[in-house]
Amino acid sequence: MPMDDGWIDLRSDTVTKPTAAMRKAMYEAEVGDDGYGDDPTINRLQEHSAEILGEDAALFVSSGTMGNLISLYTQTKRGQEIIVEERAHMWRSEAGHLAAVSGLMCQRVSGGRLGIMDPLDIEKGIRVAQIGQPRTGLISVESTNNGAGGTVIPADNIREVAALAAKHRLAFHIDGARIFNATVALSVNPADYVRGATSVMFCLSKTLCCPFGSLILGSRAFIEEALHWRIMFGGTLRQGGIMAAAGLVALDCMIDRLTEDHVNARRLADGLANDRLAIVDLETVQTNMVRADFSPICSSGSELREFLWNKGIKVSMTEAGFSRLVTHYWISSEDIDKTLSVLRDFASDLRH
Ligand code: TLP
Repeated sequence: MPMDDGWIDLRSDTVTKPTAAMRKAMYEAEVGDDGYGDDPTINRLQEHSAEILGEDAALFVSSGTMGNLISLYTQTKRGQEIIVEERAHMWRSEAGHLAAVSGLMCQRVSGGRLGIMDPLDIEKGIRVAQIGQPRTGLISVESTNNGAGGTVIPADNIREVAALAAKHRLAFHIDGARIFNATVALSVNPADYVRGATSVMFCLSKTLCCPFGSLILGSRAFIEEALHWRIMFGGTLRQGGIMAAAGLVALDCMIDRLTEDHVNARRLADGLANDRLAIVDLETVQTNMVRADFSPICSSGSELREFLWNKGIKVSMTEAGFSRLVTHYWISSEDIDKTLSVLRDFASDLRH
């Protein structure tokens, strides 16, 4: 579906605006004071999310960052170390809450080109009993792995990491900002996929098109504790049912269609590679992202970026010509073809 403002916006799936069905549901939402547990729409969203992911309970929070923060704060102690993949969003972005708020250090494990950590490497990194050394408190896996290009962490790998965490009595968090892109790409049941994690976070406000919100999920005891910290972090939602209503529409209507975004990302990646418009590692194009190096057709990333913006195509780009292009509900296959054609024009101007 083309964006209502006419732009082709490939910067992220966070740019997605709510659909007409979401806006209608938001307008009509039944609300109450969530501080008293009285918002029926939030309660329904939490229950339905927990059902889909096979968890005991869920908590609605404002963002992925808040979801990760509360999940980690609830399950770790200050001075502990957590193990993450080397490009983990929590480590690269999120304004350093791991250190600033939870007092955590990160041990980063390479997941290679596809961003999949080998459980043997994780196990080598676990520190529990040596005098004077920090202790590992938690392992986190990000699926899809944003920094690796939206790659999917295989279900077997998740199972192995869960077993490892259980063996060492560690918490196991899944940063599933785009968990449904992973489960749709793998054709697996989301509840089977996350089994063994002690906490899961997923976002409504990215690939699922909602204007707001993420959920954290886990055991009832974990969610009760997380609720306490959500209050402390100023995250009580009051009549947030207006936002939760969009989430319920998303869970019902926006998951299965993610395949379309994956097909569009593949169409874009193949077009870029076949026409030698960019260097793309095609094996990493597994969901709705394409990491493209445009240096073969441009010596200045800002020049190409400006050219695209002037043609109605929003992208982010480094000066060296590197870009992450993200497909989503508001990007059609025609938008992909237009983007490729504009890039071909840019490249042919350059070649003549
Ligand atoms: N990702 C965003 C931001 O970097 C702005 C993006 O455009 O990809 N985990 C993962 C894996 C994420 O990709 C993100 C955001 C978050 C957590 C944080 O979510 P928000 O932005 O809702 O706090």
